[in-house]
Parts: sequence; structure tokens; C-alpha cells
Amino acid sequence: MARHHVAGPPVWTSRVVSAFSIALSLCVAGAVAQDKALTINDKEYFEKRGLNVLVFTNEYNGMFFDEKTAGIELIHHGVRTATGGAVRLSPTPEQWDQIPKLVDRKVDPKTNAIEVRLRYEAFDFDSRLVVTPDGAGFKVAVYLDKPVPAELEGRAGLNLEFVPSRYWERTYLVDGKPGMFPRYPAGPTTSLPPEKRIRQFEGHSTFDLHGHKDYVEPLPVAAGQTIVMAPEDPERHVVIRSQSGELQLLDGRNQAQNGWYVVRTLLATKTTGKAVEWYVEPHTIPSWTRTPVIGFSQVGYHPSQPKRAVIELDANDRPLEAASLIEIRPDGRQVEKMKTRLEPWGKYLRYNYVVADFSSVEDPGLYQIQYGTQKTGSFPIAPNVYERVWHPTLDVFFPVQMDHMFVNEGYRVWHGAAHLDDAVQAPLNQQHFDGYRTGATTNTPYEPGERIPGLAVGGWFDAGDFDIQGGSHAMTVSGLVATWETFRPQRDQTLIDQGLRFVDIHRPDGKPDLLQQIEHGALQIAAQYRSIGRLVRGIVDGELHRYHHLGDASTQTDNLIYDPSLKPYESDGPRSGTPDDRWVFTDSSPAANYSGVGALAAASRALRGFNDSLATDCLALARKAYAEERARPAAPAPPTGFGAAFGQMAELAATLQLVTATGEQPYVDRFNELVWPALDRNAAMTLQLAARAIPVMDRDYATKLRPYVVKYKAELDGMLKQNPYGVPIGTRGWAGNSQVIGWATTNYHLHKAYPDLVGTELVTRGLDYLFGTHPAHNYSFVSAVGNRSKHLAYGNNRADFAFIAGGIVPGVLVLKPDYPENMDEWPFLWGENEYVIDIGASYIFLANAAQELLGR
Ligand SMILES: [Ca+2]
Ligand SMILES: [Ca+2]
Ligand SMILES: [Ca+2]
Repeated sequence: MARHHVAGPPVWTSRVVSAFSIALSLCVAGAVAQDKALTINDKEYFEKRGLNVLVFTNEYNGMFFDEKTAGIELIHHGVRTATGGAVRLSPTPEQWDQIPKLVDRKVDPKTNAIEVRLRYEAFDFDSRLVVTPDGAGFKVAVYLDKPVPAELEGRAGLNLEFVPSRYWERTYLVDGKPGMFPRYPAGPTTSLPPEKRIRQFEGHSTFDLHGHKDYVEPLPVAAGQTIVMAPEDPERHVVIRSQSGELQLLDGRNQAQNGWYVVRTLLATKTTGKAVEWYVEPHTIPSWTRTPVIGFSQVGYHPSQPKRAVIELDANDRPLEAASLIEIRPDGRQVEKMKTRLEPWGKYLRYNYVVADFSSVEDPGLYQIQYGTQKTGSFPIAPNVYERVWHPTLDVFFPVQMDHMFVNEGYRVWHGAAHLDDAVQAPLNQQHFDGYRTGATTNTPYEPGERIPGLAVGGWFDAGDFDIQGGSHAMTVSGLVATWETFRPQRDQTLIDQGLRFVDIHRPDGKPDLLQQIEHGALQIAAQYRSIGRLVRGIVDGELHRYHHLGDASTQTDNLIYDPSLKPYESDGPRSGTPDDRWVFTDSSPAANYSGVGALAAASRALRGFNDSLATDCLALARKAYAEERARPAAPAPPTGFGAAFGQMAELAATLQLVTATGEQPYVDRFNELVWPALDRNAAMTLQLAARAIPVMDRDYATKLRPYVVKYKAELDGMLKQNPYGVPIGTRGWAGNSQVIGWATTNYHLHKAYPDLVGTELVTRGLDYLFGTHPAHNYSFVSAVGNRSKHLAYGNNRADFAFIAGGIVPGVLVLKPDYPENMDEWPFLWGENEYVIDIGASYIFLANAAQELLGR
């Protein structure tokens, strides 16, 4: 735990003074010599005021390949503008292009240099990248001990990638010749023969040949010895001078919508030693200080809940003494309702934090928070603030994610009925690009490539891509059922016609939308159990050039059943010769199967009285599959770690769903057999399920569970002090909003059973975090919910720089060692911005929970 109180003298400067000094420095910035040099700080990156140069503090990793969060990176006046500084093998590397392995990294504060050794295993190609401060900037040089391998001559280069949106509406000079950064990619490109192409991940190809053998690469937009980027903008101005070969400026978006601007120099060939060298000078504004972020809930606050704004401050900033709550009156007057002393919290990651507590204000109305000269947007204090916050998720996000359906909204069609050609058994021994895998057997009665019947029904696109992922799908169904059974929301704003495969958003049809979504999920899972007998890992495109599809989901495949007797792109009407029918990955996993069983058992209860035949079917399939899985010799489970815990939790969850559905003693006994050891192993992970079981277990159960809750609460009190937001912020490669929602939901269940131990504030705090009280910026992470919310995200419409209302993004990713990020002007970072369905279901539950607790 690294909590230090803000040190230093009391406040002597006002925001007005510091704003004025920034304005002054802007005027003279061009004339002032940039005196300060970069130095290596104790976190092992180069630092000076307004600039950080990270050198492989973040590595390329194998999970999703090039995530645009590795290599040499620039954090320029507080925002990350550049990434991917490394030796790369293509002009504008795509997600699945080869990434270098970091062999070692040496940080030498004495010589003020950071050196990394990079290796491309496939080419036995090693290089050393050395970064050293120089003047007001730094030098990057690549050294070779052996010449560039022959097949990489003219291919291997030093690249540095810049976020396009940070350079839009700005200009550049290349050797003095002016140009504008292209707002939209407009070439130039070249078509190259396939033998020129560097092999992509596992031999997959992002490029659809479509009967033409050549593939495409971007050509330089401009080239020369010196590139001056954005000289008109002191926050973005960067000069790059090549000391050796030519510098090229390329636009990766010509190849892939998530491409970046790339500055590149090819490595010298047939030689060793220094193969390329750049001088890079990102301009810095003297005495620059990042604008404070006032974190608060963009949806507002219930009168009775805590109201805590967390203000994030630059390490060089001096906190003010107080902040004000301003009431906005009907006549437009702004009246100070409360002035509160700011409590210093201390340092977390790279910033200092102070907290403003306005909890005592309970009068309904419209408010803003003022800190110095800075004011937030308006928000309400009102008893109904949580009443509608989940509506966009159910009304819009879930309908848009619906597979196998035509989805309309007013004058707009989101997509046509997709994947009507589902699906065929995946081939053997495949390493798929979205994490799926097959081994030496299909584990099903089907041959590789054989059609598995009945799967073109129900289901949701798992995320920003268009696959049906078994695990998240099952969790979504179970999550939606939990909301139905706990809160019974009758909301009906969507027409869903399974017979016509037609969905119409904002058009009531007399049926509760939540039940219709549960039905839609159950239809797909039941189909999987009917055809295969268990939950599949996924149904997904077999070829990478279709998987990265952006646009109408119904054009990802041709919707025609594949017939090998026809030629590719040939059709006889119902069938086609293009092998684009999605693959079903059927590798066996007890954990996946148990989560499918749980979802079926849950759906059987919710659908009773709504779709009785499906309800009956779901329960029968669940019972049968559960018995079969229990009868199987237990697979050797991973002994520890997340995978093991997840596996054990899946059977526990399935058993609880069966107990709830049937009340039968064997399920009760098994639940009791599993739950106590699971609580002993990992109480935090088990408590939500354990608490949900209270109503269906005997009277002693709650008493026996209580000590675990007491212990959890004690541990929680320590955890809550780790950051100023008082929620568990994850540090993995996928940001942690889902864990925050899970944590707050656990607290809801524990509060219901043990209100003396767990208070409601531990529920609403999770929502406050989602709605804007978080690091990096203060947008609500739920698109279209709250005054300001994520208006760009990694939904399947991301190529249009848009959002899907009600989608929830993963949130703040902590880039090593200390940079919390959620890019808000560039949607393509999936670990920060990708909507997924299961978080949607758990969010709907949590929002209803908050309304139930506070709205009474
Ligand atoms: Ca996926
Ligand atoms: Ca409806
Ligand atoms: Ca097809």
C-alpha cells in the first residue's frame, strides 16, 4: 500500500494564477530554449516536466498480440500520444503482425540510458535499441551484431506510432514542405505479391484475397530527413530527425481502421553496428501542469447516499483548500450551496488526490462542482437518479448485440439477420486468433467441417467482435435471470419476433424485454446442448480476414450454407462455394459445461409461464448434462490460480441454480459439499454465490456463513485504502470495471443478509466509480448514461467513431508502471474500450439493486 499524504507548503497559488502562468508560457514557448533534459526516474522511465518517454515498461505480449501499449511510448503533456517504438517488420504493423520479443532490458541511471534487446525468433534476428537523452529530446538508435537477415532487407525498420486522433486538425513539415495530417485515410497504397508478405500470427491472414492474389501495404504519405509534427500545437509538437536513412510518414488506417500514423526508417542492410539513429524532440511547455480531473458521478446522487468527488492532481500541482457545490437555480442563477474543505488523500500511481465530501447536501436539485476556476457539468441530486440508468443497456445495447436477428431502430437498421449459415464443426489442431483452440479430437459426433444442426438461433455477439462465446454467454443468461428474479422489471420498449428474426428498438410488444433477452440467450444455449450435449467454447469465424469484420454483422458471412461442389464466390441460391460458415469450437471443459448447465437451469425458472416448452427443455437439458459431467472422471484441474478458482466456482454456481430450480436434496447436498471449502479457499470470490443461496438453504446456513462475512469486511477495510476511490481497481491487461461491478454486487447481497456488517455505501460506490469517479477522466463508462459518457468505444460500430448506448467499457487500464489510461478520443484500445455482454447483464443487476436500496 503506497499512501502518502500530499507534502509541501500550504496553498498559496490560485487556479487563476496557474492558468495565467500557463497562458504566459504558451506565448513565449517558441522563444524559450528547452533547458531541461530528460532523466531516468525511480520508476525506470525518462521524465521531464510535460514529457515521459517509456522504453518497454510495457511489453508486447501474446494474449491479443499488438495491443498498441508497448515499446517506446510518449506521454506528452499528460496524454499518451505514441507507442510501438521498436524494430518492426512492416510499414504499419497490424494487430496480428509479428511482434518482437523482449530479451532483456537494461536501465542505467549512470549513463542515463535504457537499452533493450529485441528478438524475432522466426528470423533468428536480434537487435538492440538504445535510448539516451540528448539536448531537449532523446536519441533512439538500433544496433545490430549481425546484419539484417536477407529476407528482412527493406522490411525491418525502426517504427514509432502516433495516435491519429491526437494529430487531427494539425499539420506537419517534412524537410520544410507542409502537409496536413489526413483526417481520413486517403492512400497511397501499393499491391504486392503474396511472397513479399511477412507471415502473420500462426500463418493467419488479415487480408481477404477475394480471388486476387496480391495484398496491400501503405506507402509513405511523406518522406524526408526531418519531420516536424504539429508545430502549431505546443502540446503535440514533436521534431524527429533521422541521422541516417530516410524518415517516412505512413497512415496505417489505409490497411486497418485501428492503424496509427507511423514514422519509420528502414534499417541499414549488409552491415553491423548502428543501423539507424533518430533524434526526437517532443516540445514541452515550461512549468506545464496537467488540468485537474474532478471525478464525480455523472448521473448524480441519491439524496441519502455519500457524495464524494475525488480530484486528481498533477504531481507538480498544489491542491486548493476547498471546493464548492454550486446549485443551478431555475432562473439560471448559480448559487454556492456548500463549500467544503478538501481532504488530502495522498499519492496513487502518478497523481496526488484530494477528496471533496458533499454528503450533507440532500436537497433535490441541479448542481455543479467548482474547484478553483474549473466547473464540472451539471448533475442532479434526486431520489430517482438510478431509476433509468440501466434502460439504455436493455433497450439498445442488448438488442444491437443480438445474433441471428434483423435489428431496427426508428429509421436506422443496426444490422441484418446475421450468420444464418451457422455453423460447422471446427477443424482439428487449430490455434485460433481469438484465443479458441482445438486438439486432436472434436469431442462430438461431428466430423471436422461437418454442419452442426440447429445453431442459427438466439445468442449475442460476445463483444466488439461477432462471435458467440460460450462462457460469457452463459454468464449473461444467468445474470439476466438474477435481475428478473430479484427485481421483476416489466420494462417493455422492444419488439422481438423470433419467428421473423426481427427486433425493433423503442417499440413495445406487450412482453417484458428482459424475459425476451433471457429467451434469446436460452435458445442458443439449448441448441448447443441439443446438438452437442454441452456448452461450446465458441462459434466464430475461421478466417482472420473475416473475423476483423467491421460493418453490418449480416455481411460477415454470406448467410448461405457452404457447398464444396460450388466454386468460391459462386452460389446456386441457398448455398455457396465460399467456405465462410462459422466454426464451432467444441473442446471439452467441465467449467464451461457447468456454467452452461447453470444458465439453462436459471433460464428454466425465468421462462416458466413465458415460454413453457423452452423452460421445460432447458431444465431437462441441464439435469442431463449435470449428471453426465458429474459422472465423467474429473479432469486434472489446475491446482491454483484464477483458472482453478473459476472452474470450482462454475460447478458451485450450477449446483445453486439447480437447487433453486428444483429444491432437490442431492443438489442441496452437493452445494453444501462445495461451498464451505470454496469459502475457505477464496471467500471474496465465493461470497456472492454463497449469499445468494441464503433464501434456498436451511436456517443454520446464514449463521454458519456469517464469520466469513465478518472476515471479508475486515479485509475490505484494508483494500479500500489502496486507492482514493475505495473500490478494487484491477491491474491486469483488461481493465477492471467488471470486477468493480462484481464487488459492488457482492456487497449488495451481503448487505441484504447482514445489513449490520455491510452498508449500502459499498454498493453505490461501485456505481459512482463507473459513472465518473475514477482516474484519468470523469466520463461515465456507460455510454449514453450520465451527463458526459463514453462517446467513443470499441463496439462493433467503432469504425464510425461512435458508441452503442448502454454498453459498458472495461475502464481504466494501468499501463506500467504508473499511468492510468482510458483513451477517450480513440476507440480502438480493446482493453480499455470494448463492450462485452456479461458486464452488461451484471450492470443491469447492480443498477436495479441501487434503486431498490435507495429508492424506497
Ligand atoms: Ca470474441
Ligand atoms: Ca418487449
Ligand atoms: Ca456461408
